[in-house]
Amino acid sequence: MSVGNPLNKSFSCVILDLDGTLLNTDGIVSDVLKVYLVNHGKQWDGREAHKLVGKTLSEAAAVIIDDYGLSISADELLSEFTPMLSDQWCNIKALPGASRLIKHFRSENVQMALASNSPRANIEAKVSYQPGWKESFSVVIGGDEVTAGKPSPEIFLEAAKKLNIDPSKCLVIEDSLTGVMAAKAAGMEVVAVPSLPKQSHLYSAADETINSLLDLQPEKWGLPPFQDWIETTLPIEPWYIGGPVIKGFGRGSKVLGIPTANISTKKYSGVLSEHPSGVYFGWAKLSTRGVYKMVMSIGWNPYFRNTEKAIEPWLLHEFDDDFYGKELYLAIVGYIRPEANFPSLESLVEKIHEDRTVAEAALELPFYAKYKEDSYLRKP
Ligand code: ADP
Ligand code: RBF
Ligand code: MG
Repeated sequence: MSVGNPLNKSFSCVILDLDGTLLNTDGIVSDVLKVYLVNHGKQWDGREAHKLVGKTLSEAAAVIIDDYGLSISADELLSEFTPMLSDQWCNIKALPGASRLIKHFRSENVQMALASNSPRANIEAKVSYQPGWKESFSVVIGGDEVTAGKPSPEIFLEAAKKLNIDPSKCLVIEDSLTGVMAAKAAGMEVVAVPSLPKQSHLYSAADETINSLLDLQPEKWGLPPFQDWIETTLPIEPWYIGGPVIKGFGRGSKVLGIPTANISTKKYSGVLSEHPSGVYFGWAKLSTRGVYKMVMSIGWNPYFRNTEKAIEPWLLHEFDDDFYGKELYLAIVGYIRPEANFPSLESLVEKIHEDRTVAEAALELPFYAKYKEDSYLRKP
């Protein structure tokens, strides 16, 4: 995955935002909000989720009161809601690639700071549930330790000062637009990892926008590269999905010449939201027929602008007939790349064939081959 460092950048530290960048805090916020609204005789419809990202708690409270016509003040809402939320901090999950990134920079002695709009005590509480995180940050700055939070640059400037590193040498990683603005105003470079899908076009102020932390290439910034890529594949903690093969968009074979055995996303909305969209590979077991190599995309197929996240596995085997309705079990063991858009159908097809070659070769390596015997694929 090495792209080198064409612009000869030499960053010496990384400043990270916490909520939405390293932690999936939004998941907990919506779970708690659902309960809170039911207690107040309302029903959460999830449509507000995007309005809350990057807001302070009191700004978010104002949005909720307005949207649901609650007859209470923002302070009242917060005094009930905040304790419900802090009870759930132990259940916040690290975002994909967050622990890997922290472990990597720590072992390479790259200094890291946490810079968040949340009060410092809350940051420390949330971080305490993530093994190995606390001791990895040399500096932590909370919203209550500066006069103005993001989008003001103050939090980032304070972090740089405490790290004793010039702001121009600090690389920021942020999910929110507010945070990107703050980092730019601090004179820093910033990699955006938008926490909402299909929002990357809004992030033009960022120096780079990536789909998930799995796609960060530290060497572009003169920082030590990740060592865990195996050629152009990234091993992941295997995950498993399965179900009957359903009708897809009717274009795999017809338009692309690449059949994809779609399975229903209904049972898997949780699993799917936990994993970044992108191109993955692994092993596929098809009812009584056997276990086959498989390469798949998960996501919105930017070229076709799908509105729903789809699971599209291409079994790397020639079948004489189709197998709609048959049970398909997938063990997903490696990651190749984020989904992309393409200038033409031919270039999309060419890229998918390249993915196929990558997956076929990788699955021969003992490291990935061993999962062919996975107990999940022994189902009848
Ligand atoms: P749809 O849009 O309904 O998913 P596709 O054109 O993508 O249709 O074709 C997928 C179907 O083709 C699968 O559901 C399966 O029944 C059949 N099929 C045949 N060979 C393969 C293969 N190698 N990989 C995936 N599906 C295949
Ligand atoms: N669609 C995209 O729009 N962008 C992609 O980067 C992309 N990558 C894919 C990679 C693989 C291995 C496969 C099997 C499909 C990919 N597709 C991608 C999805 C393709 O658009 C989809 O299978 C067809 O639209 C059929 O519904
Ligand atoms: Mg299909």
